Amino acid sequence: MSQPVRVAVVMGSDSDYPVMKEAADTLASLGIGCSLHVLSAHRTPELAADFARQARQQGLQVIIAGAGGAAHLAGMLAAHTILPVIGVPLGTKLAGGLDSLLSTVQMPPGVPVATVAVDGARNAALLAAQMLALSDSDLADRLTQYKEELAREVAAKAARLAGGEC
Ligand code: RP5
Repeated sequence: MSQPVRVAVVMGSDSDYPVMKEAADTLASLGIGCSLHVLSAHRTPELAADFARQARQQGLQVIIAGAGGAAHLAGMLAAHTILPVIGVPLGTKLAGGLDSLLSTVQMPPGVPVATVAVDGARNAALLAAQMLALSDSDLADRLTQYKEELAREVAAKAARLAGGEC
């Protein structure tokens, strides 16, 4: 059964999809309905602004926005909505994506973008899920299980190394 779409995963170009797919896959694995969009702060500014203005009325609860370089997409969407916006700075050839990171994170007071690490699409999805889980106890349970699985993976790695010589 398809889930209601609660999160929009927006990217500045289809070239961003290989990274942003991880956000969509993570949301899907947690049973969260999401939609994919290519919108550009610079190439389609009016479309991007309209999308953000209408997002809340469309039933969206969180927007994840990934862009690279002069990465203004998350910030310009945040300028047009009161929904939480999570920015994913995408890796570039310039200092590993430092340009994207600073363009996304350095928002002026009053217009926040919750910025994750460069190429941190999975964490963007998890942060969105944690926001939704504030009012969704089933989702909160699934996130708790996810954290427990992370801990089990670390324990398994530790067990594999244990007893090895330094
Ligand atoms: C940004 O410019 C996009 O988010 C992408 O990361 C980068 C390059 O876009 P393309 O030239 O591949 O369309 O706006």
